[in-house]
Amino acid sequence: MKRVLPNLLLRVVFVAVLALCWILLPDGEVVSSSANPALDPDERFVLESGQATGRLSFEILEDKTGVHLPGRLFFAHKEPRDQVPIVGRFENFLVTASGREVKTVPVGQYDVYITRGTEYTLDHQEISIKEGRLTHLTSTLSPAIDTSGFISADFHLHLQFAMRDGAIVSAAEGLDFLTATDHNILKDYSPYISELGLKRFMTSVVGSEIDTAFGHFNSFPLTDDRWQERGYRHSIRTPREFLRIVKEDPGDEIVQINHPRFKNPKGGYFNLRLNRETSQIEYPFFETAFDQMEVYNAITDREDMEIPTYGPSSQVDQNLKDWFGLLNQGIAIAGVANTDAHRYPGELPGYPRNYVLSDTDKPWEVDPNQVVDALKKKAVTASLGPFIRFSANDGKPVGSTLSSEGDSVTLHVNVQAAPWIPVDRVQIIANGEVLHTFPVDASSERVRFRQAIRVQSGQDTWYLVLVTSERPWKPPFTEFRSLAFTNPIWVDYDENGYFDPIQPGDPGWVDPEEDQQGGS
Ligand SMILES: [Ca+2]
Ligand SMILES: [Ca+2]
Ligand SMILES: [Zn+2]
Ligand SMILES: [Zn+2]
Repeated sequence: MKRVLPNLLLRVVFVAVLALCWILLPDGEVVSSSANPALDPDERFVLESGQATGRLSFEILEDKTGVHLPGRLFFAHKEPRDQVPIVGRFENFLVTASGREVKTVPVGQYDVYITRGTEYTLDHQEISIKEGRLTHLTSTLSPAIDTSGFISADFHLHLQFAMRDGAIVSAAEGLDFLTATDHNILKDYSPYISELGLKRFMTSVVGSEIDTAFGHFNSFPLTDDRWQERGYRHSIRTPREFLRIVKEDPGDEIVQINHPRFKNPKGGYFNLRLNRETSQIEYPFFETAFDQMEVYNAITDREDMEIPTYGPSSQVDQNLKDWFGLLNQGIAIAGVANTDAHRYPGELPGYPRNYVLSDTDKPWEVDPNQVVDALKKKAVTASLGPFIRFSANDGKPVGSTLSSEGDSVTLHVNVQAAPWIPVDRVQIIANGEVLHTFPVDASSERVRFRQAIRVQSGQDTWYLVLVTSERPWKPPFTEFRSLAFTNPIWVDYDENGYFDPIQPGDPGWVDPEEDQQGGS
């Protein structure tokens, strides 16, 4: 014991001196190439390219608090523009958990875009890296929108690379809640979140994407690790049997329909089972007890698979139509938007993300069971860019069912977006039809749209909000268009105590087994 303390002191002093050396080096001062590639996961990729290098010391700070933020730096060459620089293991991206690092970067002139997801401002800086010299970059980001009362979550994340990196990139993109859903396995990111000092920024839950003979389904939280054997999964004959088995897992869990119209019919639950035009159920074993469905999946819902674009598309229109059709039949499945991100930086966690109603805004206090409860209540909105607050009368939140009490109902809609994200249109949907369309003027104000809308109807009606942009986001996000939507608020106008859908669900099919036995 006696020797430990002096040793520890010596180490602390040594590290402190090292740190001081970095701090005291002014801009452009010559530095020795002392970095140890074994310790830096990015440096090997830079050195392998054989280019001359310099050093970059960067910091990302939150403006008001001065806290170092997890974030991402996107590098583009000033010239030639089309040549993608390699600055580390994620090509032209550097990601940081600590918010301050020193990196080896190829010599050159760069545009650097510093971000922390769609809730924060975007910072653009021009830097010059000179051979053997140190360049400093200090970036200040500020929260651009107020999401208090909600936490952000992406409910479809594979992140098929080192789990430590999975935690870093999710934090760098500003997710509060990391939902691990890789194919048929369970991944637990919590040890990495702790080790990286990310607990104040993010919490995580263990889940999985389970592929069956009738589609892909995410579920979380999961503890039963029973899904790896394909033969077992595909021996489950019906969606009902599947739901029963998934729900054997201890506690409550969410079961989500992924990319309901996948290009491969086996991967999409609605393919061959839900009529594209009429939303009629065309499959005798169709099960409606799923909690939520992907109305937008950033990978499968691209207009053009070759040239990735994100946001509104003909596939999203079909998904909205399917979802509205189910809601009109009284099948109340929540709509969500996820990324399905497998690799980085080609696929970005958190673009889109969901906002779940929460008692706490502190990620370390978020209880996955509370997230599950909120999702079961459909108290969730989806966001590729804009953030929508939607409530009725005196603050009934998204997902609520309320009685009109013989009067009109007031819908409160508030749409916010960061300055680099456009909003062009806000629509109110009622029982699947467009009730109001509000064009929104170009602006970089925090609040783009705020209105109290009085509605009334002679029949029970569900309302939701859909927000889009025609205009692309600012560089480097020019392939993005805004897409955000809420879940419904259901209004019981005839005051019989519950919501009556306009097309009460009667799938109208005949059980084939009974039919074979000569049933009428
Ligand atoms: Ca269960
Ligand atoms: Ca009613
Ligand atoms: Zn899938
Ligand atoms: Zn997936």
